[in-house]
Amino acid sequence: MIRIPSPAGVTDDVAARFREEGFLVVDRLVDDDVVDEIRAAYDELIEGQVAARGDRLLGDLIRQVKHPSKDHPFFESNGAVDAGAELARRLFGRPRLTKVYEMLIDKPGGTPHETPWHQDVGYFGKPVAAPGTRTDLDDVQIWLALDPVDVDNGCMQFVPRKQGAPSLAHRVASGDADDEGRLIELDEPIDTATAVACPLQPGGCTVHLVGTPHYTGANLTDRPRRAYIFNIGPRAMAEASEQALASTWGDSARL
Ligand SMILES: O=C(O)CCC(=O)C(=O)O
Repeated sequence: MIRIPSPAGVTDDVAARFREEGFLVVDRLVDDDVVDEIRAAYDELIEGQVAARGDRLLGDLIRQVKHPSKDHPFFESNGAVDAGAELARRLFGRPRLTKVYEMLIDKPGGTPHETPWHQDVGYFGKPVAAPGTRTDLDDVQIWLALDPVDVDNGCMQFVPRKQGAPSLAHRVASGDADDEGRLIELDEPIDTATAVACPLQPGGCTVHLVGTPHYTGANLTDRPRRAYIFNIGPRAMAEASEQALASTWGDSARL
């Protein structure tokens, strides 16, 4: 597994290995002050002090707030997005990458639901993207821990996969197949014996590509498991994502 202390640890070798393995761990993306700010805004959405249009149950099971910046301005731009964008620019050697997508996924203590093995590219079609969909995009998903996470409370786990390898077959695991909130899973075997679990401390993150298979377990503990998740990628992807949201939410998609 590639593990670097901070975004400054991205070397040419790290960037090349990231494209081969499809994921890496950053021990510290942001410092404790930023983590505290994110937790405060996160809790306002999860506890309902600020209402969010993207608040729902993923697959009718798992609490998710999609597009939090549309109802809470903190998520539009903050220290984590800045650090994540810098990290992605270093990994891909591309200066103009920007935030494409964002969500919160909350698994409080006692959450019995797994997030099944899947590739994010599986969500690119509805109900699922066809196998063989392209995965060579310079887009990363950053999964930032706001609490200490390990296997017992649902940390991220990955099976290594090279950037650009053809996407795998998916199916709907739960929820309405026609709805944005469906939960998907792989519909063909992968070698989970090679899975790598990525425990983190708050402020640490995992980073993965659209074709990297990943999974989180149930939260079997009495500890929280708050995750702030966002993508950094090419401006064209950000514009397409914004347009897709505007066609669903209308002009109210803009804060
Ligand atoms: O946090 C989770 O449970 C799942 C996260 C995930 O699948 C993702 O970030 O793509």
